[in-house]
Amino acid sequence: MIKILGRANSVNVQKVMWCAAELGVDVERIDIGGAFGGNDTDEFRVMNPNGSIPVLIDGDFVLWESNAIVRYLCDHYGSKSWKLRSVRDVGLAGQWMDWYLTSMHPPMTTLFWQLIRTEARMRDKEQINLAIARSTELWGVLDQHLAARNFILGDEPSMADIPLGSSAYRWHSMNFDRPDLPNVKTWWNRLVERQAYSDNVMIPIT
Ligand SMILES: N[C@@H](CCC(=O)N[C@@H](CS)C(=O)NCC(=O)O)C(=O)O
Repeated sequence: MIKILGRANSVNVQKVMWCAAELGVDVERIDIGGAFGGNDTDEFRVMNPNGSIPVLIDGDFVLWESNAIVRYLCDHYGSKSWKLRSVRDVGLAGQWMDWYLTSMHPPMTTLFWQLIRTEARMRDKEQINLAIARSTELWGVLDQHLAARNFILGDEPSMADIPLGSSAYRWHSMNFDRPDLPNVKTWWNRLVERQAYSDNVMIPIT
């Protein structure tokens, strides 16, 4: 059985677990990282020299980087819209997945650390406001894209929805004044209805 090393409250682990659940792939998740530790041992660093989670173990194959793991799972185990068949869809999925990592993840990480991991009296309002402004701009780009689509690549969910969809739970659940982005909200509500999403992503943000 495939093993995923990583604690359940990591957004990067959630991507992978949500993806595996959508594909119907049986996964054993092992609590590693954060308070559980275990990601700074020699044994772990042989698998991932970065000491970060998630790590996938599929037989004798080891893979780190959550987006790479999502792609591997979909390519290897996916069917229907989860397995991309057109070169253009592969390109577009890569575009949105990379955009999430390089553009959206940084301000969303600032919001998470400031609003969830930092005591109220220690929070940096300027950092928070800058992160809200930047992520609003980016979610706005996705909002326009979703005006004409149910999911990021079209009518059906795909790997392209996984990174942004995982982050969308935090965007809609953390405590701050959110702008109204109706298409992002409608898309997110479609994700919320999916058992695989609610089981693996919609857990307390800690
Ligand atoms: N780009 C990497 C980032 C991995 C990463 O930074 N993971 C965090 C958790 S979200 C981590 O390992 N933190 C240390 C820990 O949990 O102990 C990925 O997407 O997999």
